[in-house]
Amino acid sequence: MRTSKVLFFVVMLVVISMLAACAAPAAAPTAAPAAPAAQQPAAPAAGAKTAKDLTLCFPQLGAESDWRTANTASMKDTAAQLGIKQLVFSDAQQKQENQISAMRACIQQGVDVIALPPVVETGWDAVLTEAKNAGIPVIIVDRSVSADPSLYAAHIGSDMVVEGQRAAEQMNKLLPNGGSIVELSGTTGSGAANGRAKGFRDKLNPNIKIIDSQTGNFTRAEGKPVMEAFLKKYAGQVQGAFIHNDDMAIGAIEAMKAAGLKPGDMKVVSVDGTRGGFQAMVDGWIQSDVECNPLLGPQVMDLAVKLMNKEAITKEVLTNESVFFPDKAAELLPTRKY
Ligand code: GYE
Repeated sequence: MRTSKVLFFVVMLVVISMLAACAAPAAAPTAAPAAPAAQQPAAPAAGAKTAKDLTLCFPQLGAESDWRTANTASMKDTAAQLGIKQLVFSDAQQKQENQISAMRACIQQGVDVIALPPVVETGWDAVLTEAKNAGIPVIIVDRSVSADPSLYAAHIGSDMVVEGQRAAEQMNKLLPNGGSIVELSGTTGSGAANGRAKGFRDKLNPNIKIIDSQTGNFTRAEGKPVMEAFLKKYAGQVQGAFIHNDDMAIGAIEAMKAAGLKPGDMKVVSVDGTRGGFQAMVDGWIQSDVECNPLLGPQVMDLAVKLMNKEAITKEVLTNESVFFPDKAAELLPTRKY
């Protein structure tokens, strides 16, 4: 009797476990369809808007440099290639008030998205709030703003602090025994000038002293007199210059030539990597050029379309950049796009 009872339980156990095993695969098909569905590419939902529906406002900050010219061209070319509905372009001539009134006109017009390259970092809260209240997302392009990130949708551009750090690392190598240097800074109060100045000071060796710093407003025209004044004031005392962009460097080089300096007498580290900067490296005047990429059109428009469709986006998109040197300058010059 006992043996048969034990046998009965064993048989029951086997039957139960077999039933459970049969049930398991039965459950699988119900779960299965979920997997392929989750892997589907994020195809635009039916009725989603495309670039052809986009009216994009771009209150460009000015035309102060070759970088800026390339940035404007990238936005206009991308808009044309994608066939966007309208690019509302304006040139603020480096004046914040002009950018703000251009933005207000765009809000009034009811554009889909605003892409703002802010000339300076502060003073944007009011107009960003107006755009937000009107339901118009703002992409901050290129330079940064100090406004609360809740007031804008995203930022696409370079890490200016990293650029300054890269410049300092090069200056440290160029002046291994230390020395006195000058700084030609970009537009006062701009995210580009603030970030580059900060990053440079973060990494500069303590035996290198910045004996003077003046703005040249990112232009050739203003870079030249600033260097002229430095050369007069500190004749024979300056071993290097950190110059915040290639246009000011090109202006400064004219002043250096006029003062009788030879290429390399003053070690120059510049920023941007424009064709003009590359030519100055070929000619021996610039020892190192930190890259800053202006070709932001495709990324900005891609993001603008996503914002129009209320898709999830990345808030901070940083540009991938490096440093250029004279040894490869001649070879790379013909390949440069700006
Ligand atoms: O380096 C300079 C331009 O904001 C990154 O502005 C930009 C800077 C660039 O005028 O050439």
